[in-house]
Amino acid sequence: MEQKKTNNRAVMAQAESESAVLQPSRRSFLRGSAIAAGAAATVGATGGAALAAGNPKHLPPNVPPWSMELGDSVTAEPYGIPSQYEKNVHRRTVPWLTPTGESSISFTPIQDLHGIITPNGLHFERHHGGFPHIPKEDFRLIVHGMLENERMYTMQDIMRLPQVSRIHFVECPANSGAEWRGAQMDKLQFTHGMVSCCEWTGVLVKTLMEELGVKSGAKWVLAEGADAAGMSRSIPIEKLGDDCILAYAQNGEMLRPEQGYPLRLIVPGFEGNMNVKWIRRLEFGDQPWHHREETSKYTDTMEDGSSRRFTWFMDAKSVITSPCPEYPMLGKGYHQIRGLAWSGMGKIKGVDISVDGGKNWMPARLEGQVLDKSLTRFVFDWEWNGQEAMLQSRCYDEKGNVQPTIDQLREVRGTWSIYHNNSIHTWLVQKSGEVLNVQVSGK
Ligand SMILES: Nc1nc2c(c(=O)[nH]1)N[C@H]1C(S)=C(S)[C@@H](COP(=O)(O)O)O[C@H]1N2
Ligand SMILES: [Mo]
Repeated sequence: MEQKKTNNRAVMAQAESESAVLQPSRRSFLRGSAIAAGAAATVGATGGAALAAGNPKHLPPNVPPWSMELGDSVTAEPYGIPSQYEKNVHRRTVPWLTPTGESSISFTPIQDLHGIITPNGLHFERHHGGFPHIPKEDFRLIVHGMLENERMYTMQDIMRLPQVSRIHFVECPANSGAEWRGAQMDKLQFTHGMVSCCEWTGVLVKTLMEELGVKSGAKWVLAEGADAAGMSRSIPIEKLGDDCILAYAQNGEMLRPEQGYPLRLIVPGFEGNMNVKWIRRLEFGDQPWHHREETSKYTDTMEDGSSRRFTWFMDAKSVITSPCPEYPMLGKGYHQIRGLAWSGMGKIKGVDISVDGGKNWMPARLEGQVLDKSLTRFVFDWEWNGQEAMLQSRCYDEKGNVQPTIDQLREVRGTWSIYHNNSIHTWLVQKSGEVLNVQVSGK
């Protein structure tokens, strides 16, 4: 077995940043690492020694000022914001992914999150043509094609219909895409930050289908966005009529503009790209449309040059979120290993942990709610002996899908892929406690 760390960074740019330069220059790479290093310094200052030391004036037996003075009345902000001491918890972009200066991908700081819900201001973003600001009253959804009745809906029409709320993850298939050919990203936020999980509220598409009557022979539905990209995908009708949601709310409030306000499609467990934001049209037909996002993009080139197409399901995947490069080990002794697991095929059934790079495995415990096509939290009690360790998590779902090693994945899919990398991830814990992104490969 050999640890690999390469610096071949071209892959994900090709996949997710169509408008951008495909081969990042040496310079933009350096700029990227400088920014990443800056972020690490901030994390260290608030998360490590400085935090334990505190301000002597504020510590017992002294009485800190906040115990002696009347505090603020209600918050000055009518819409509350996080503590000023948590400013470091925010989405980040990778400059070399979109070197034009206009970022089109921002990553969720999953290293800073707890439980399974992604707060609305931290949901990752992916925009193919920027994001529009659409007044609710000017919004229309057209539903047409192979239906008994065609109809144009206002937001009021949509919100009058029976409501459902479901917790589901959304993951861009390019998440971890840069890791296909070797360990490349130096932070958890960038190796796995294109997945988020919210409670989505809206109306099941099934409800509209029942209202309008689907003609026999209809097999596919085109979902199209109202953004400048007019992003569109063909979706099999069985999936759309099953658990897909036209969602107007996330985590209890109306969608954020960057998440598709006022209405988006949620296609539970299917690749992020199909969760069309700012949705303006659903067309029912008898065959797929073969649009750009399902031909030239969101397909995987196999070793023999052929294309794997309509790769909808997000496979069983997991990652350790503590420790991680952003939050290194604080010394020998007890450490609770924590992480997230998810599968687009159902519920997570279990997660195993290895501390020796995949030689031995021990079961982790699932903590909190275990839901269908949702992020699931796992924990594992660990006594660290202060020696080098290689931490891995491997999940399996209720349908029997097991997260593969990167070697197993490459064996089936070759090395040209960018999308759908659900391989087991490795963190190398050094004696210093520092955590590095490495790849364990027998090849
Ligand atoms: N209309 C429209 N829908 C879209 C996109 C887009 O650019 N336009 N991006 C897609 C992609 S590639 C992904 S991964 C998800 C990301 O959703 P998020 O930005 O809410 O995280 O939205 C999808 N839906
Ligand atoms: Mo995406």
